[in-house]
Amino acid sequence: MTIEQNDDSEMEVNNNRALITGITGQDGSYLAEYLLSLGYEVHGIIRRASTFNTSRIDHILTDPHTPGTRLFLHYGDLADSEQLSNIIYNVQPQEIYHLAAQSHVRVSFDIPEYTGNISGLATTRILEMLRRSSRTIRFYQASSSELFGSSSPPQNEKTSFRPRSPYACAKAYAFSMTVNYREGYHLFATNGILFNHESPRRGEIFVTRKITQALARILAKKQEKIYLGNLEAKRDWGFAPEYVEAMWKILRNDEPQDFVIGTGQGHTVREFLESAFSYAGLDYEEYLEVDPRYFRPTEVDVVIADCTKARTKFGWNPKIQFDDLIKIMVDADMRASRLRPIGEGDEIIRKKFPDRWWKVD
Ligand code: NAP
Ligand code: G4F
Repeated sequence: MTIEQNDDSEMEVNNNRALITGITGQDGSYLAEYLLSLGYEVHGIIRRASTFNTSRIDHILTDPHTPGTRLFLHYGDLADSEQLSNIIYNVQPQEIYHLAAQSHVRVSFDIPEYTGNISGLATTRILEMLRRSSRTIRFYQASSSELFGSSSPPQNEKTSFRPRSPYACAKAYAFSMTVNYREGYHLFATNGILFNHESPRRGEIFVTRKITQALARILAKKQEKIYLGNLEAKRDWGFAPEYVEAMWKILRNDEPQDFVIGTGQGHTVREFLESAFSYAGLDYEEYLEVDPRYFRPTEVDVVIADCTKARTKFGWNPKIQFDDLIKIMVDADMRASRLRPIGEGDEIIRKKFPDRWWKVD
């Protein structure tokens, strides 16, 4: 484990130094790997936990005493302004990717106050530090298609926000504060309004990963049923490694701006379930139980991205669409369940990403 001391004694001047909040999450782990592949020195904020929470980044961690180490971790929590301030002061990054959040929409209905603090107010904590100290740091805020809520698709940068959960309300506040600090204090502060993006590293309680993991466990005879909530909601699902590349590109513009990032295609949860099970030769209806505990008090029925701006400004054109994504995730979850993957997903990765920069599923 590489946990850096909270002093600046070992920091050297480096023009490519980034700080990532949420480095242990799906996106943070891919982004760290991507930035390392570009030659960056990467610093990540990690929470203290009673169990190891670095499984997604273990393969890129090295002992900090090893010459050439470029990945450093720092203990901190988004609720702790003082420590966030220490880390930013000591690391002196050129770029901050603020990805940490209580990111589960259903859970946000159970813990709305906490979600407001961590997924909303924490952005203000960081922006205030930047305003007071270093206005040249480029700042990326992880905004979400959940902001659009009940607004009709397709949604773009001009679509109204109609948030439908405590999570989305917290993210709407964070989005607006980012815009306000950009306009009021001339910070290089940007929002990436990312639509759902998934991968073998996706948290196991998000619906895509819940489905592909359950399918693999059913095939391995470790599970009999899958229990899900609303099957008719439509999402625009893309592949997470491509989305962290977009985060980096958003910070490369001459002027700070906000961008919508997605695939432009929408599919229902039922379609995801059907396609995953049929890839493995199974009929999902034989394994499905609907459990109302997974319904949400208010639901986002349909989000589909209009990415014209990102396509025009920096050539955003994702390689992975719905069917490919499912095969990639099913293959990886079969491997995780010690089954031989069907193989089409692995082949898609080999063909579409011959020089891929991420090294493990
Ligand atoms: P994720 O896998 O849930 O990761 C969340 C990260 O935040 C983890 O590293 C987590 O640490 C950290 N974190 C949570 N609470 C924290 C706290 N109080 N202090 C410090 N760190 C804390 O989320 P993700 O899918 O990578 O998403 C990254 C960001 O993009 C999130 O802000 C999410 O809301 C947003 N977003 C995601 C999507 C998507 O489809 N994935 C789409 C749009 C926007 P632990 O590992 O210790 O839990
Ligand atoms: O996978 P989900 O939990 O993702 P959701 O709510 O769209 O949020 C994710 O994407 C957002 C981007 O727009 C991020 F901002 C956010 O942080 C997160 O990463 O649910 C997708 C859909 C929902 O309509 C939900 O009601 O699947 C439906 N669903 C049906 N059964 C389920 C389940 N969702 C979960 N998590 N678990 C179920 O059993």
